[in-house]
Amino acid sequence: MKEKLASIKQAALAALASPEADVEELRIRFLGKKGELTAVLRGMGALSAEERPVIGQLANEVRAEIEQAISARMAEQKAAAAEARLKAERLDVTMPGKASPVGHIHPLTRVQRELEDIFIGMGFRIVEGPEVEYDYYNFQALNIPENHPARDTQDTFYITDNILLRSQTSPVQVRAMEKIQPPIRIISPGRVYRSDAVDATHSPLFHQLEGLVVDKGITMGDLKGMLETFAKRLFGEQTALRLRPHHFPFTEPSAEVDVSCFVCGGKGCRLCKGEGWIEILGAGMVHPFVLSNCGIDPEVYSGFAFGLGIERIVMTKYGIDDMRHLYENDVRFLEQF
Ligand code: 2U9
Repeated sequence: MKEKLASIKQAALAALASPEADVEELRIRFLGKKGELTAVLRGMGALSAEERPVIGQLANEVRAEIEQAISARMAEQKAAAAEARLKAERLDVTMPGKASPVGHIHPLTRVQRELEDIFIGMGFRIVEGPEVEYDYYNFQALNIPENHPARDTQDTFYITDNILLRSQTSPVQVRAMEKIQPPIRIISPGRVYRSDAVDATHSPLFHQLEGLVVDKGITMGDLKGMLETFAKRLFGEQTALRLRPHHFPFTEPSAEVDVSCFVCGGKGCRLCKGEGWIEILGAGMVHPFVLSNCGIDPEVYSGFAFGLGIERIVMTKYGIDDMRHLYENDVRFLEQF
């Protein structure tokens, strides 16, 4: 029996020393109820009265030694597992962080703000108004009565017979003139609507910025001088201005306004389609009917007004050939600005 105990001890210690030792399995195998050591103890009944205490003591010593080896091995394995986990979870706080993508201002908003800054620098104030308007403010007050042909080119979306989505930001200025007496120096940027099919240069929703100056003695010369300053600030000092006669119902006289091409300087290139000039806005002297419709005496006061499409400015400035890019929100396009 002594030999049996010695061999159990040796086998247990050897098995526990193995790097892959499954400690719990070995505990059951050697010390469990059906284990090898228990089997030996069960056989002690057959021993003589002298042998029994000797073997008993030896068996206890073997059990104690195996138990100690088991707890030592368990502690070792626990420490190794903790070490491995620490290694796997180690954080290098000096590593550069993961950058979150940050958006930026849409090119339409950026240009609108740039335009606003230029006009604020020239003493204009920004005014805003409703996008849902009365027919009166959008058309009639602006010298566009029912059945006027301008109702076709500015066809819009009707909510009722006399309530519509504004087709221009001019109603904002009509409302301003009703409220305040001259001197008036305002711009009105914002969304406008037209019943147009979508293509490379049309959209049922686009953005305008209009301006209005009313005071005593305002002339076409003031308009041209102000627009020249504006064009130079937007496109550069070398920019020249050209006014071509035109017709708008709300201004008289009226003009379409071109700037010299900022790419070729006027020689003719792809951007200006060989013209040397690029049309950027319309303008004119406020029609006397419009002034009196708004409660301002045209015998005392005169004024000029202008209007531009913000999309057109963005497209010209950045060489964009299709307006739809501005609305589709494809980040591959938007990231370029
Ligand atoms: C009032 C009186 C007159 C605003 C004006 C234009 C000329 C013009 C177009 C530019 C491109 C519209 O977006 S567009 O298609 N606008 O050419 N707008 S004068 O005249 C006004 C405004 C308000 C009370």
